Amino acid sequence: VKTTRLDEYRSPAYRVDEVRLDVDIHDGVTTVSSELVLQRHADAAGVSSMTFNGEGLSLRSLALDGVVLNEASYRYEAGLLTVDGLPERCTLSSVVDIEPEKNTALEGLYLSKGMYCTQCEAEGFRHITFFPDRPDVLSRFTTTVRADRARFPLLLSNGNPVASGEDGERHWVTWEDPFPKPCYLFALVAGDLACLEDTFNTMSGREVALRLYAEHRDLDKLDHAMESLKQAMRWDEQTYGREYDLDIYMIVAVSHFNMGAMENKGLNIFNTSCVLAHPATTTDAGFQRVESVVAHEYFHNWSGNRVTCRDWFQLSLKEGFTVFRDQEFSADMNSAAVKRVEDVDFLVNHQFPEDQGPMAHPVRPSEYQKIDNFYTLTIYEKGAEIVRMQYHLLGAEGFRKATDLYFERFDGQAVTCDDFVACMEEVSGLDLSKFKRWYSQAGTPVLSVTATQDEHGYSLNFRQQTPPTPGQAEKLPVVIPVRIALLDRDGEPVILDEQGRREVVLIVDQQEQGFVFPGVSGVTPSLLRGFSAPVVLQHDYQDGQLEHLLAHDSDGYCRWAASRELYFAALDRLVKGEGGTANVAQAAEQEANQLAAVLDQVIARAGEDAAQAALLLALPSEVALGDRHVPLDPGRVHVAHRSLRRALGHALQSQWLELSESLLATELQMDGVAMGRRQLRNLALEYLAAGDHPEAERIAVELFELPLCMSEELGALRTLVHYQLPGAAQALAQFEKRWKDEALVMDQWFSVQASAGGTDQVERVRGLLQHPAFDWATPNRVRSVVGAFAGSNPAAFHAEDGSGYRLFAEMLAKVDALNPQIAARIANAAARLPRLKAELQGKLRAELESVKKGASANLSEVLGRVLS
Ligand code: DPP
Ligand code: ZN
Repeated sequence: VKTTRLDEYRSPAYRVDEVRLDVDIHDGVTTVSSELVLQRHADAAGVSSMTFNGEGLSLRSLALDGVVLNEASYRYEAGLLTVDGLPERCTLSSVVDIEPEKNTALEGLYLSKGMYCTQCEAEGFRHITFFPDRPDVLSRFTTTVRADRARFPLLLSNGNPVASGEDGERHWVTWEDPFPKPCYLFALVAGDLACLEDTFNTMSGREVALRLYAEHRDLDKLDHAMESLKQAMRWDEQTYGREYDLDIYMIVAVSHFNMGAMENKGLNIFNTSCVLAHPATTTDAGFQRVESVVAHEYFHNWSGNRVTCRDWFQLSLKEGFTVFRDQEFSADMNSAAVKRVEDVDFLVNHQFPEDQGPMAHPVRPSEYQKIDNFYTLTIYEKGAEIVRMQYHLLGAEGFRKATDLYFERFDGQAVTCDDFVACMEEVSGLDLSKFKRWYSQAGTPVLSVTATQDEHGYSLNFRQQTPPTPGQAEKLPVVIPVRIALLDRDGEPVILDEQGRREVVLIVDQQEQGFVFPGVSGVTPSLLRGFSAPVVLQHDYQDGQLEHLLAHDSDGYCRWAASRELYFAALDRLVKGEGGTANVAQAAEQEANQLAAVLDQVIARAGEDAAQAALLLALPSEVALGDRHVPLDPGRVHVAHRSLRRALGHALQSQWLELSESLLATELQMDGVAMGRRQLRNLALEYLAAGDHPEAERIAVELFELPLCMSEELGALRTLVHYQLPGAAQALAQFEKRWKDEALVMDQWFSVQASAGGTDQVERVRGLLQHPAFDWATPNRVRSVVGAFAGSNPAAFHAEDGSGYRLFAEMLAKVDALNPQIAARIANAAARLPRLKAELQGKLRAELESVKKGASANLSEVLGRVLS
């Protein structure tokens, strides 16, 4: 397998100024004719050969400036077409046949439920035709699509339609995209779809047609995406001064899709799960996801499309920045405090473990085998945190000036993360050279803080350390902005400096550093406010300080972090405790009684913000708890987690019952307040069930029978199934009957069962694979079973007898044979291998080694790193 390295970057010898494509779709075989107008780069004088990527193409003919090339003047082998004897400017024409019907990897052109569609990022275009498939080759595309008129009335590509015609039973449409773009942004759709249409008037007064396409039966599920799109367009004008640039903006919903969605120029292609939404079929979390993904892909039109990446090592240039943009958009549309906690929760529970295991890599990696494997939480979420830190270092106004400069200077170009940071430096005068270590160093920095009090005042002393990661043994200190306040006994922030500020940002950029606050005493430190840097913060709080923060801190993140510290302290003691299950139960009761008083206060204030209360009251996940213990004994962690949940359910049972009843809604509302209330109510119901409350089943069944929306229905189902209440089997059967024709809802049905904890669940998951609706070729369905099992069911996955690993390995091999990208993604669940206790490690290792033998390049890279 070939390794690609950042320091081996070379610009291509030829530009491709224009691409004219003709895609002729027939059952079984699609013929792609292409004309590439090539122009030698000024600095490549003397070079006359050029390579083009091409995977699995049946070459029918190749011509240079209209003259058919004989086999002596080109070579096509190992995915590369090399053509010699090229003049400075010329047109290379090719005709190839491809077989989209057989494309189960879902890269390039493929068929999904009777519709032809494409996915070209990162390297899918080479499966369609010969091309220098790299993001620094920007071309103007003209695309003609031909297909049967009755079966494929809709023929779409990027840009604007400029011509169309009929040809017997067939028809064709030609699309022209005036903006030069890399081929990863190419898209094409041929199908029979319903359309929701609207318009948007841009800031300069142009009218843009907005068209959202889905299967006819899903036409009623497009309103929320349309609303979100219009909000996103307005927000980007107001917040970044960015206006949309084509006359049409299209989104097509597709059932078979490897990612969430794709920002192809003017023609986004979306996983149905990220665009369809209806209260009856979509949870509240689903609604929020649609809003953020629609916005994310729209924002890429500037951060990604107009200004793109020089090479794939710079992926975070567009993804980190665009995630930051979509996070801020969602914060503005909803509750900013809640959104921030949700984002941090996701980062620390998913990206931190990635950064602490064998898959750790820098936000700007220096090498890769398969770029598909680098669409990671590190590139996306940590990348967004790095942009966020720059936002805070420059301030809102400075940051806006810097992004204006970035968009203006690099419009139409393919650039690097360094170019982005250079704009930040130029407008602010800051020297960010040391800051840039965030891009090149992998691993999560650990920041330890000690507080001391003496006659000079109150001091905070910091020490930072980034642990070694694969390929990077030694780390340098990074620049860590630590936003702090110091709370007095009433929970009020005290004055910290001569300017009278009560909140300041301390820049920690040395390995050890101290800060003194003269005249301050008797305070509780509120650290890393707003999660001002993506670090693990360690501080030994004194007795009562965490409770004080939880009760009084005005910073939503710090309150939440305090609640995590309290839960983890209790859970850690239970995991480490001696004795059998009975003793754990007893110990858990004591812990719950300790926690009850402070949680009771949170419950009492739940009326202020139900969503925030739900975040504070939810226990950290079993997986997150496991990540704190090496060697990891997942069985022990499972018992500890379950015991505390049960004990809290019991200790606060009257409060949970009261919440379950008082939060009951009588009519459906889809605003943030209503969603927060549903979230808290579902949580209360779970605690009630966890504590074996006799009313839990009745409440869950009632909710399940007459739900106002999918969040209620699924919340009830999850409680019934996960707590094995007597009504569970019947509810599952009923749910299946109700929703058998709604694929996205059935995904939830599968996933609820695949994530139902317990060591006896392996066989049950195996049973799900036999269900007639299970389908190995549909990524969403695979994720709902295999992904949920491996990622959210640690007790079953790590079953002592190794049966979970056996099942996992069988599933991986099956998925890999059809879709290597999805297999590799799911294989990441095995990255905790080095942390496991020895017996389990041996079992998992053996299973993974046997899968690795026949694995695809994608899967092989991941398994290789996990096993190394
Ligand atoms: N479609 C993926 C995203 O938007 C990759 N660009 O993140
Ligand atoms: Zn993106």
